[in-house]
Amino acid sequence: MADTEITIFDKIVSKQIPANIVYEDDLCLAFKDINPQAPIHFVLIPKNRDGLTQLSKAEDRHKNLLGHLMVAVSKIAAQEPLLKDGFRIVVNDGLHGGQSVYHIHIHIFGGTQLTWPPG
Ligand code: DGP
Repeated sequence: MADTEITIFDKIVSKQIPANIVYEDDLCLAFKDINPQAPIHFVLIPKNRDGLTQLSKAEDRHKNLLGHLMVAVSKIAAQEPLLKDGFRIVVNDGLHGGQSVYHIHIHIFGGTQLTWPPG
């Protein structure tokens, strides 16, 4: 897809589509996944993906944004009691990664003992 195409996540950022938001700052937003795969399943997105439809498009200029997202994961985990014993993050990339929304995002799973390896 074109990296400027409006995604469902852009519509969540612009509040055209409602979402159960659990964290927000100037650069990113996290909300409950519509189809949760664990007791806690959040999706963390940059508000402006800056061409980052998927992780494999990352360039040097994205380092600050990607670092910001990782620190946001830590803040989100700290505010959610069900994540106190740990959690998992997943970034699906492309067809084989099972990516369905081409607006980079980090899945945050927890609230139960997760198994390994994932499918
Ligand atoms: P992925 O397969 O990695 O591209 O994950 C996209 C996730 O986004 C998927 O787990 C379902 C979630 N999702 C898609 N559309 C919506 C929506 O409109 N609202 C919410 N809350 N989640 C959505």
